[in-house]
Amino acid sequence: SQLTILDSKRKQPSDTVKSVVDSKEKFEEEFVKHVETSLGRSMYNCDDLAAYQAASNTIRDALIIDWANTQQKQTIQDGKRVYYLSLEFLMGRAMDNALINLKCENNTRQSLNELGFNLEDVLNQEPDAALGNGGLGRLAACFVDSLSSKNYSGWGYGLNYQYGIFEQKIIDGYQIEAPDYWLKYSNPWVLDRNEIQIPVDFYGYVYEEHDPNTGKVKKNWNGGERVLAVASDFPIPGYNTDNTNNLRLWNAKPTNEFDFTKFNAGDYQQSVAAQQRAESITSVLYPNDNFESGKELRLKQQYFWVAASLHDIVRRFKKQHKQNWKKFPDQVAIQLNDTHPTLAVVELQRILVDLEGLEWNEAWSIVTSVFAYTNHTVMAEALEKWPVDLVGRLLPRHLEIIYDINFFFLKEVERKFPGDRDLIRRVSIIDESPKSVKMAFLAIVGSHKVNGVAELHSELIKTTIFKDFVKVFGAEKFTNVTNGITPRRWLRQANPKLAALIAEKLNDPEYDYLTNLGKLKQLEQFVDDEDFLKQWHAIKFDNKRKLAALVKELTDIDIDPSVLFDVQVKRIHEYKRQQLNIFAVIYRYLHIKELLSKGVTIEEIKKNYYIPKASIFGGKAAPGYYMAKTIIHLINKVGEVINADKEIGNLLKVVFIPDYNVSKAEIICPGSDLSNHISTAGTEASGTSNMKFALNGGLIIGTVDGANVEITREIGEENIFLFGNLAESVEELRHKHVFEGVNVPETLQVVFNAIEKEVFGPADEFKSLIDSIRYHGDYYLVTDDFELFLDAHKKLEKVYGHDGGDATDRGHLQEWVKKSVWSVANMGFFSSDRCIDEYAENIWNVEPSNQ
Ligand code: Z2T
Repeated sequence: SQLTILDSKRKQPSDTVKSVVDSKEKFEEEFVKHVETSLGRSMYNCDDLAAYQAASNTIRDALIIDWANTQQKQTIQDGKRVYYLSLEFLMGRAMDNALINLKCENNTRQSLNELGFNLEDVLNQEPDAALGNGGLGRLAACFVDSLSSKNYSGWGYGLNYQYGIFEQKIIDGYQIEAPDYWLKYSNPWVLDRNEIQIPVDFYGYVYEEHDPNTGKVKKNWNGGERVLAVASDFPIPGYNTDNTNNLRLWNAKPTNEFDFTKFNAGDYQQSVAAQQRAESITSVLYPNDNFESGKELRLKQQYFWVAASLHDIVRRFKKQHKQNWKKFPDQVAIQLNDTHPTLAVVELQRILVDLEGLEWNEAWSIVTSVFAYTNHTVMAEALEKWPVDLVGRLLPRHLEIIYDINFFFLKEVERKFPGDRDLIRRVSIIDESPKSVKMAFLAIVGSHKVNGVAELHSELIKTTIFKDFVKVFGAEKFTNVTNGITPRRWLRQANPKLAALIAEKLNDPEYDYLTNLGKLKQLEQFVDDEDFLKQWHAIKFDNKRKLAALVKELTDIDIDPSVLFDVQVKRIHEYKRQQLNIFAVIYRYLHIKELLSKGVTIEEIKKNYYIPKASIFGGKAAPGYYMAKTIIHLINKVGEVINADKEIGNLLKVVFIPDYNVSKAEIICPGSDLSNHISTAGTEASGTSNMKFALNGGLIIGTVDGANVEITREIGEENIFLFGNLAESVEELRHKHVFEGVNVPETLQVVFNAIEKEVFGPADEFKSLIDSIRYHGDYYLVTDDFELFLDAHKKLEKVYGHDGGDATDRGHLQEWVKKSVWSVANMGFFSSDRCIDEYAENIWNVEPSNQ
């Protein structure tokens, strides 16, 4: 067959390079070669950074062989491919992950040792690939890992930002943003494909042309500005398989086409400068999570990426199937990660109608069978709405097509619901004032399936923001795929000792459970095994020590690993309610001080009131989000006061870890006892860090929101600390706040008083936080949930134990540790492998390729 011919032709080089993962000798040979040639250095002058570069080049070579073989196989098999379009891929570090997925960590560790290096130090040289904001971007990264690991033929398409999410510095308690120029040492994990260049046009005008053959009028678009999309390919290795998919990230580059009029007018410098500006399209990731700022450059990024990706997909299809467009939906499934890539719907319709000459209806039925759309939020400020003027100027032909799509869609609605003018107004893709394109509506109309990311969220979108579309299209178009996380990174990589203990207990020396996470269930048989619980706890304690060391390194604050580590790390947002958490910390502090002033001893407080704990926060605020930045400031100022209070000692510490990112999350998640997922009910679509913490044996304090609901169902409600008002009450409570006033409970009033008495510095600084509750309707229901939150803490502290004894002895932690084991045993459902299987079966209609 074609395959064997290809195989025999290329056996030699591939075997040699791939063997670096199996043979230490070969690895060392390649490593030295890279130091001396790729890096132009000598082994005598090779520091950890150079070692990282040489090691990653060595491993990258091996990956590329797998990757090339995979692409060849997939091309020959010619099955349906999945394309995951995401404006964000929050990948984190690649090297450790590659070692794990290729199963060559031990060899590499030993080789590096023999060469005089320590693997951990070398791994720590790698900058995070932080091409995302938070959950949405990290989800995309977990999905490409699962696509490869489960042997799907699935590519990611995104942008190769020169600057990832900013680096957060904390100065005087304030967030300061510094640029993240992550490519300063070049990126060994991408293959720059300078030969793959796709022209992308903007602006210009539409003109009509008479086709003499058909006698019809044809629309054409003449772009006014052209940039090139050049590909950088990230090989994505699967776990325990050779299947290595591609993540293709586009770079914007100038074309060589010069404006000769300017050139002749002596405007050479200006002309070059204008060309250079092309690169700004992919220079920076917009740093907003759950918020759309509506900037022109952002829309340019979206079209640039969508146009390049679609031309690439269409070119690949035509190479195999010419213009047999009927086959297109059998070969291609495109998933829209939120509405950011929605212009792809319009672009494909334009390609099919304007460039390929298909009839509108035929083209539209192809388009809608190819696309599916994932919604990630119900929050109004995050839903994209592009001004019609802007779209028309930047993409004149696309705006016409959007109007046509809307026209045909509304006609269909009118046919189904004659005379329902209000329905037609409500579902129109075009909003009348201000005139704008509602991207979520366009995505729904252009897709065959729409999904939410957790059960509660998927139900909510059907009854709120997309209610009318359920009426129009029927409920079957709307479905749920609960989010998941990859256990390779979030268990095996982040928590190697726990992963090893699990492998031992499951009698699974090859760690096959990492691609079959339901096997964790078998851990249940050990919940009464004393030795096992001891081991389990010792590992958690060790991870807490590592986290304490990280905290010390970054903040110089000492936290005692034997106290309860109470963690909230995620983007800072009012709806995620870090303010609720810090207010409760303040309350605790004030109460402890009051008790001390009344002569109650520290020992008595530990026994009867509060166990020792460290409250650990982390997360970035969008640079323009004043309230979020104020919350960060408050946390830091509260920390300064409490941590310096000699009377309090280790009874309470407050830490803000600067620059929370994926690689820090890999240390933080395994080191937490308790993590906070306390969003106002109905606002957090899913959450995925809840899964990361629970999979690492941490317990959760949370609201009945997002995936917390399903986590509770899986692990049992006795193993999670739920509190707070339910989503169904939120609307009524908000209404009450506005019309009957906000009732600040006494406990919270005490906190506000202290802030206003300037216990934590100038009160002005925090005024907005208090005002939003007192005077602006307490939209996020802090007052309604505050005391319920305090109660939940009382309950969980009882379980953690009040004796304040040495936590290295897990005797008093018996109950807690059992809950931890019980949780992990039941987290199998939250593997991103399960998500990908669900998408494959229910949305994409694809099967894994046989390896
Ligand atoms: C984001 O991270 C999320 C939703 C967004 O809506 C945008 C961004 Cl950048 C437009 C998050 C959700 O807030 C979170 O609940 C969810 O788990 C995550 O996406 C992945 O679905």
